[in-house]
Amino acid sequence: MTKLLIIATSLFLQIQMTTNTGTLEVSKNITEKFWVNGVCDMCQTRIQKAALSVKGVKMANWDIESKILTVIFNPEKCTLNDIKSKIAAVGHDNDTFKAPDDVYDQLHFCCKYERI
Ligand SMILES: [Cu+2]
Repeated sequence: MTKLLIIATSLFLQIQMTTNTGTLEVSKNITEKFWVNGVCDMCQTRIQKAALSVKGVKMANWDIESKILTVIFNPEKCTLNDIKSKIAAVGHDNDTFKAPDDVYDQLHFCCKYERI
């Protein structure tokens, strides 16, 4: 019984410590991957910048080869669709939203990915 109490107390202390250092905040974040159309490193910068501009997004990494964007975000602050629509708004079609034609037309010539 005493042993159990010690375990429970140390567990409680550990949780307290995590809260104080802010690590508990990190555990709220989730990782998602989705397809975003694009071609070059300019696209990569634009896509990642758009994703990171959404409140709650902690990390964004778009892979040129696979065209897969990996995002880490806090689902209490934004939704996956918030991120996807923001990326479409800067000119990049993705698996859920299409970029407006006029925004796509304004993209740098090397960024004119093939639209599906
Ligand atoms: Cu580009």
